[in-house]
Amino acid sequence: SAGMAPASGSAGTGISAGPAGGLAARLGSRGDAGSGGTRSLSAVDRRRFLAAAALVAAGAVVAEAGATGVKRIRGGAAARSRADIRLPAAADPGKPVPAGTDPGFVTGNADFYRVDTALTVPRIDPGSWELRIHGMVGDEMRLSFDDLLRRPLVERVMTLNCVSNEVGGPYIGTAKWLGVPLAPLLSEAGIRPGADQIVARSAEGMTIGTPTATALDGRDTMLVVGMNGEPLPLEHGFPVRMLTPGLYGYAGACKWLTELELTTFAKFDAYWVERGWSAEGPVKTASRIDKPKPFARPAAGPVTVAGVAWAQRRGVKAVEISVDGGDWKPAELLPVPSIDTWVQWRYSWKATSGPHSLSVRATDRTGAAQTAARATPFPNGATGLHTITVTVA
Ligand SMILES: Nc1nc2c(c(=O)[nH]1)N[C@H]1C(S)=C(S)[C@@H](COP(=O)(O)O)O[C@H]1N2
Ligand SMILES: [Mo]
Repeated sequence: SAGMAPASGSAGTGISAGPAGGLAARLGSRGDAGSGGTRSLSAVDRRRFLAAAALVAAGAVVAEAGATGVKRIRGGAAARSRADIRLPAAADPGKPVPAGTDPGFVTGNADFYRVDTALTVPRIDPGSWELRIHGMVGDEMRLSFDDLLRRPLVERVMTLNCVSNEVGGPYIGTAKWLGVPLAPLLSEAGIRPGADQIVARSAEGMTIGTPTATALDGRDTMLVVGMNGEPLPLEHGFPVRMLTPGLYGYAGACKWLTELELTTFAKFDAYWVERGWSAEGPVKTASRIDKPKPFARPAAGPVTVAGVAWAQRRGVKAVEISVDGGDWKPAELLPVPSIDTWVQWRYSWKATSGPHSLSVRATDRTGAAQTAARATPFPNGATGLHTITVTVA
């Protein structure tokens, strides 16, 4: 009943229709289609613009009707696009990517995987964007994009991955995220006792349920506005998305965010939970071989085997390699900025001619080794070891 396989590489037809539904993955065009520029409006663009303008107007009416003291001045005609955004510097820039990592430690925005159900990428005017924090709170809050940017920003290098990733799969990336820590916002709103779930809602109707505890336990859960030194790309949730280190994206990383509702897991099932996926989505320890490529034909002699391993929140303590099912041999780990990123590893293999299999396994810093038992991504993340076959010349 899994129905999980993301439609990798095929633009537009990502939603598999198994009984449990599938996470749609679209790895199509990477260009930032939304940063304005000088091209003239197509008919579609014009329609979208008019619809957006109507939404802004409607929003203004609602705001006025709902105003009981605080007067909100809206952007009005001053619609803004991604190209107009100048992000402030982080008050807390965090740890940089350490020297000694290999290129590719940080995934470029254009290469960052994309998984969502959006048939068209939402285009949100940050000038009229608003985040509502409500539900089981003492005081409902409404924040404009400028309100967010006026708060102290933090920058953190963190890895994000998708629960639908197969063993060895591509739905993982690491970026430098600029955002507003969520915990202080929640404490200003005042969380009522028992509110164990934060339901994030997005402009296009996604719901993502995150354990409230993961916003309050000291990890860098944040409302993200910047990715690798730029405003969030449209595809990755512009103007604001959530990010919860240690949780798969479906459980902690709502894009195109518009609402946070404090509620309970008993009362509400988020989108993927309704379709059978686990309510809570902690990342499982995993590892991947990136070099050599499967079915490569390296020459006999020393061959560098390399890849990544991850166990966000716990950190990776060790990575080991087994050749042809033999003893596990330690790989070298390159430095990391924190336990919330993947680690790059490498292993120098004395390759002898003939066909060989290479397997990798990671052990997290609690001492727990990655399980070899195969599990499908559904309902809470794949397990099993990544194994590739190569033929040494
Ligand atoms: N609004 C919205 N947010 C979403 C999703 C979505 O479909 N819609 N998909 C989630 C999933 S399953 C993942 S893995 C991450 C992927 O984020 P990315 O596309 O920026 O890599 O976004 C999460 N946030
Ligand atoms: Mo995902």
